[in-house]
Amino acid sequence: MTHCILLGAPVDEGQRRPGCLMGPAAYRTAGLTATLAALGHSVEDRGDVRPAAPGTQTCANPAVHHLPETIAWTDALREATAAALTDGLPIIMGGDHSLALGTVAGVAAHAARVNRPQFVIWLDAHSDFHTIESTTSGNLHGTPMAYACGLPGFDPMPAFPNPIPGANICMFGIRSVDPAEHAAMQPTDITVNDMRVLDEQGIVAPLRDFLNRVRTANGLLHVSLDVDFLDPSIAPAVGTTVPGGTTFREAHLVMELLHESGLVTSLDLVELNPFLDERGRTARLMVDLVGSLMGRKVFDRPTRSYG
Ligand code: 6HN
Ligand code: MN
Ligand code: MN
Ligand code: MN
Repeated sequence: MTHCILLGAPVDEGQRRPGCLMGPAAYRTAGLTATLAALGHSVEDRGDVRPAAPGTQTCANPAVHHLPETIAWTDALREATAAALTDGLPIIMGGDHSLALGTVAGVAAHAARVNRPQFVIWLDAHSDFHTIESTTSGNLHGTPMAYACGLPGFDPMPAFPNPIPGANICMFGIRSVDPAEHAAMQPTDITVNDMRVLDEQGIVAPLRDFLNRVRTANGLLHVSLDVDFLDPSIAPAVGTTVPGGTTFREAHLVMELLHESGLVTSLDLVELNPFLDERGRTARLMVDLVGSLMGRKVFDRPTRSYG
């Protein structure tokens, strides 16, 4: 039994398709609390996080928009996530992916406090490895992974608490990487399991390898699940659809293996845009995936050596 702490993060400023701010309400409407409770977990919904009034920060890149708002969200979500981690397993209901600037920083602050290393699984079509200086879209939802790695190019932002070594980051589902992100990832040790890797090897072997590393290091494991990790045919409610995503079963299998590992300590649900959904199907799929992550299964299996 896990104490699940729901944090609403109605962040819409990290991209340009209005609607992600409705994400937390959609997860509540789709029954996230009841799904977790039915699995035997206790659930505490702390409501939506409220950022302070934005400041006046600026940057040299003219494409960037909503920088002060994003910094205000980052500060508020870092504190809310770090605080929740002392009490249970935070589930951050987004909101666009810029919210991970704050949540991953909150996990980093907690990791330093409890003296454990931090690991991240990034489930996304995109690498989100731009800096404030390199982004050409100006959409800051494309930046949280570079921020978490401590890359230069984030001057107006608060310094990331404890930059994460690339070896502690594993990406799955990747199929859209901008040239500047590609160049910036080149010197890192990040494991990028793009869709080609999943096609050739399946998702189990690369996931098992990473989970074994997390277990050996007694790490904290943060999972960041972007709706566009999924194929747009099953998850249309996202502003940045990319064809060729993961299938229904691949996505559930990742969640089931993560559950069996017992290693997950925090979770982001990001990029759901209910305004683009078809009768709630994407919201319901995301809630069902959380169900698999938190232990829903058809039959019990003996625990295997997978991760
Ligand atoms: N996401 N690389 C593109 C950009 O605009 O920087 C797409 C970013 C997508 C962001 O996946 O959360
Ligand atoms: Mn993303
Ligand atoms: Mn994405
Ligand atoms: Mn870009």
